[in-house]
Amino acid sequence: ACGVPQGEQADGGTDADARLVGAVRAPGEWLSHGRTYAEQRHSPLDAINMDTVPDLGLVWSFDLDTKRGIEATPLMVDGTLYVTSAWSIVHALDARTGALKWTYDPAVPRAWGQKACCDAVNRGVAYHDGRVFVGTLDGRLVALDAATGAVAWDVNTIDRSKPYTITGAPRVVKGRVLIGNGGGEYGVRGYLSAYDAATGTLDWRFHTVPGNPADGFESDAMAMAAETWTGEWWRLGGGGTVWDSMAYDPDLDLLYIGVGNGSPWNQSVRSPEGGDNLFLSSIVALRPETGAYVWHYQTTPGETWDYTATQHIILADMEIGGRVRKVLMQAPKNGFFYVLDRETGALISAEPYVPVNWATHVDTDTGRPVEVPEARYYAGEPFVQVPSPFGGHNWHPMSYSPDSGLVYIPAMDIPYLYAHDPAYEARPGFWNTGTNNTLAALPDDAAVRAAMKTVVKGHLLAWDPAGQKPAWRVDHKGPWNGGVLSTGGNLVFQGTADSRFVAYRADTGDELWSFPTQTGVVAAPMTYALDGEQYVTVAVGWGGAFPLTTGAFTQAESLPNVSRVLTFKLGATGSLPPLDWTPLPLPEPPLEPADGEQVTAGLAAYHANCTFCHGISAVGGGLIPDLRHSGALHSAELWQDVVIDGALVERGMIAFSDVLSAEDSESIRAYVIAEAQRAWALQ
Ligand code: PQQ
Repeated sequence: ACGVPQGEQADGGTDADARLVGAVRAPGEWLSHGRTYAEQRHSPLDAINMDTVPDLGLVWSFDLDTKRGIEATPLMVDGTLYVTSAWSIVHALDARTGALKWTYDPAVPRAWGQKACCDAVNRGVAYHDGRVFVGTLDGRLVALDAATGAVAWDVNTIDRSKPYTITGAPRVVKGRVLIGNGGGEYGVRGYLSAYDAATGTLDWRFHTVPGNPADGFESDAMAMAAETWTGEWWRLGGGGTVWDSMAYDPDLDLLYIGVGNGSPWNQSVRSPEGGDNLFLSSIVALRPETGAYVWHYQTTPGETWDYTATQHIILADMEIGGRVRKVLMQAPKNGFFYVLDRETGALISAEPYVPVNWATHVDTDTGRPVEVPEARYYAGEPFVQVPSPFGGHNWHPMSYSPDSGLVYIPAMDIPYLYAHDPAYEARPGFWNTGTNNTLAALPDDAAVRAAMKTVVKGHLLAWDPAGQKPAWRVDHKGPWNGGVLSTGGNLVFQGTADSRFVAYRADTGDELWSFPTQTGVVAAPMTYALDGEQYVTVAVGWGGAFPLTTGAFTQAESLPNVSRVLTFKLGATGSLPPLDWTPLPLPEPPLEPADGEQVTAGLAAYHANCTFCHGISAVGGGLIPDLRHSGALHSAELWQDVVIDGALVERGMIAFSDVLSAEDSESIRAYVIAEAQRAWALQ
């Protein structure tokens, strides 16, 4: 009864288009990001199953040459595995042996990394007609010859004067390469672009939020959306970036996109008189040939908490209330699990899949959440809210098994203190949310800090979408665990933040097998078959938004980023080289007594500018240098050379001369010294 949409070749489509539609019937390959257009991330392959999985072992591994988060789902096409590492670098590997066929490095300037809210990550490539396509962190879309890696075309998708990035995997539908962008934390306007796969010519562009009405609207959809905005939102960008999810139904010929948060987050500075602010935090259905709007469903009207609806979208046909419905499912950041009718966008049901305190429920008549008044922090006091800007679930892909009827969600419980910033001034290009991030700094007291760790949690949640209730859960040591794969072997595979790759029974959650990965896993596994043998592959390497901003403070097991591709099959017995790593001891910090006022000023300046890469309260992200170790703490001149004048710009540390004064830089130094002294005293 429960199945995948069985689309046949779309009218007028080419063989290459038909191959992607037919991925449903080609379980030996993994042809697009979520395996098929329905993005279920479920493979019918069953040679590796609940009985044979204890015999699963490492057949090969391939070391990736970057040290930032690895988020890609590899594709497997015609015996070749295509995987991206950080900085949008593409590798083509022999799927049987892991031997390198070619590498393509788009040479992203490392300073562009400052425009990336959440690490220099990339979630993978798309394949179509002998080419692979990658979006680069600096906003380009590049077509490569799948056999050689030679560049076929390379186009710019952004206004290069604005802080746009690309981290998401492109999709190809009807000969068009679809790509969105990131930048919602910095002040941009979101859109999705469609490029001709053969030539790289821009075919259409769908904006997700309206621009300045005085310039005229690009479409009726934008005129409609503009009715839901107030003030001069376009000056600040508005947000609505399409930075991750898409899915396609070939039968209905509808493309679904997930739209991001408001920019700035704080609605009172973005759209002061309120309004729903379409199409923020919405799922929008479009015609893939024209980009014409068909319907939308908004998960979080008047978004003000970074509650993106960019999370993974899954399509399935399932029985609900006695009849088979064509549904679309999403577990967006806001904590509710949505089941929509994907023909019309009508809400079928929505229930909380993690603790939620910003709304009591979703009203199924209106389709709207019923908010608690305290949640609009800008109108009152700071509010401790769940979920946080990390979401009840972030980009880590979930999976849906038509066999068990369950969705497997990498879920998280992380609270966050939302607070209005009365001193807000727009500063596009820098962290620009309109919220007071200083209040989210860790408390001074070591015991309270330790206690805070225990409330930050994560788990693998098996969710019954038809019944909107949990089936089972596995609690992990911390949040930010990997994406999920389910298989016809009654298995669910997931990597974890505490450096394990695990297989669970899909119907019960019993752990059946695990492998030590030597690094946190955030990406989703995939599977394929060659010469009658099934393989499972996962790209490992700790990173992404959570490690960068909360860093070592909450990491479940303190291991470094080791970026690798790991491939497993039955009977293999390979092992990884021993991990040669010990945490660097903290050097003695400068002993100068801290000036209280300067430290307080530095705390604020640090949390407005530095947290997003170097970690809250300077705890160090584990990916980017821990400032408490910095030799420059001993020298005001050296510190300013780096912070103000950009001495380390080649390594990605930009010059902050536009937003910080020499005095600010000195207070930040005083604050980091105070944090280093605190850590030194505790060790
Ligand atoms: N990216 C990650 C990650 O890769 O770990 C996590 C997030 C992003 C978020 O939580 C975001 O809110 C987010 N927002 C945008 C945006 O608003 O444009 C972009 C991205 C991104 O491109 O990675 C993330």
